[in-house]
Amino acid sequence: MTDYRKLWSDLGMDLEKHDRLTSALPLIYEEVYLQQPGRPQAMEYFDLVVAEIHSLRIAELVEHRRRGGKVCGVFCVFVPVEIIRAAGAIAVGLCGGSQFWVPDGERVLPRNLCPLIKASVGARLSGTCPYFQSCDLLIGETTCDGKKKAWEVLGEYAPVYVMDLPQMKRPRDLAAWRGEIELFLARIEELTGCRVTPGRLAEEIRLQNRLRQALERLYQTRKADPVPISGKDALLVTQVSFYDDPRRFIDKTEALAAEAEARIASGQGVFPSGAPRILVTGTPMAIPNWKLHHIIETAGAAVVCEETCTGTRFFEHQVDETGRTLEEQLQALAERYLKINCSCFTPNPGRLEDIFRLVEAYRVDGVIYYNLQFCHGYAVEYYAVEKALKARGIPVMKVETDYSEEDTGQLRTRVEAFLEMLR
Ligand code: BJ8
Repeated sequence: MTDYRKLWSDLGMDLEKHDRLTSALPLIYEEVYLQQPGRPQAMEYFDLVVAEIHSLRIAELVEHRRRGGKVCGVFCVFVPVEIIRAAGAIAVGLCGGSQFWVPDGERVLPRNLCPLIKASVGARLSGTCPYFQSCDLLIGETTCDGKKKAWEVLGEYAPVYVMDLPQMKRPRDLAAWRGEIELFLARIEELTGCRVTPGRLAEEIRLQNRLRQALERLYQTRKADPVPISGKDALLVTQVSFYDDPRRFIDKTEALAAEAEARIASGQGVFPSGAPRILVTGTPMAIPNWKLHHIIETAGAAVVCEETCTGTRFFEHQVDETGRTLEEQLQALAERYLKINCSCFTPNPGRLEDIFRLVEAYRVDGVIYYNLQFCHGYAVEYYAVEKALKARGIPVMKVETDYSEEDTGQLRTRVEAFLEMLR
C-alpha cells in the first residue's frame, strides 16, 4: 500500500498545512454533494476521485515521472493538451478554486486581484498542492492581464512557459496562434526529449475529441425535464476532467451519461419536473468551487448548463481528425482552439450567440452571470450580455463574488428572489 505521507513529503510539501487543507474537505463534500437526494449511481467514481484527490492520481503522476515521463500544469482551456500527451507527457489542470490558498497568493499578489489567480499562485507557494509539486513545467497564457503578470511571479518558484494568445480573431491572428502552437510543440519536445509524430498526434487528437464527446453526451441529458443529474454533479465531472487519466475519465463519463439517459427514459429526475432551469455563464469554477451551484440548487432550481470554461467552452467543437501531416494537424488545432469565446477577445460576439443557442437548447428560464471578483473582462462583457438577453425577454442576474463564504447569506437571498421572480 502506498505511503502517501512519504510521497507528499518527497514532493516537498508542507504536510502540516496540507493536513489543515484536506481536513475540511470531507465535511464540505458531505454537505454539498453526498446529501443530494437521488444521485446517479455512476457518480460514485467521481466521489472516489474527490475523496482521493491528493493520493491516487498523484501516485500515477509520481510513477510516470519515476519512469522518466514529464508532467505539465495548465491553467486555461486554450492550451492544446493533445501536444503535451503526444510527446509522452501528462497534462493536469492547476487552476485554484479554494479560499484556503488565497492568503498565500496575497503574499506576492495584490489583494484586489481575481481569486482564481491568487489561489493558483497560493497553491504553489504554500506547498500544499501535490499537482503543482508534481509538475516539470507550468504553461501560462496571455489571456487576462492578471494572469499574464502572475506568470512572472510564479516563474520565480517554478519553470513557466507562456503561450501568446491573440486577443482578436482575424485571419492574421489565427496565423499567429498557429505559429504559437508550433513554438509550443518545440518547447514540449525539448522538455520531454520526444519527437511528436503525426501518428501520435492523431491518436491524441482522437482521444481528446472522444473526451469532449463524452462530456457533450452527458450535457445533452441535462436538456430533459425532469433533469436526470444535478448541475453540481455535472460541474464536478467537468472539474475532474482536467486532471484525471483521459481514458478512464471517458469510460466513467460515458457510463454516467448512459445512466442519465436511462433515467430520462423512465422519467426519473433529481428535481421535480417544472423546477426553474438556470444557465450559468461567466468565469470558470475550479475545484472545489461549488459555491454558486450549491446556492442555486438548494434554493430549488436546477443548473442545466454552464457557458464557462468548466462547461461548454471546454468541450464544444472537435479538432478536425483528417489531417495526416503535422502541418495539417497544427492548423486543425489552431482553428479549433480559436473557436473558444473567452472575454479576453475583442470583439467577442460568438459568446452572445453561444448563450442564446444554449438558452434555447437547454430550455432555460433564467441566466445567472457568474463573475469572479476583479475579473474585468467578464465584468465589462456583462453590459452586452445583459442588454441582449433583456431585449429577448430572458431574465438575467449578475453575481460577483470570490471564494470566501462571507457573502453566502446575501447571495442566497438574491438568488431566491430571482427564482421567485422566475416562478
Ligand atoms: S479561456 S475564462 S480558462 S482565460 S484568471 S480571465 S476569471 S481574471 S480564467 Fe480563463 Fe482561459 Fe478565458 Fe477560460 Fe477572469 Fe480570473 Fe483572468 Fe480567468
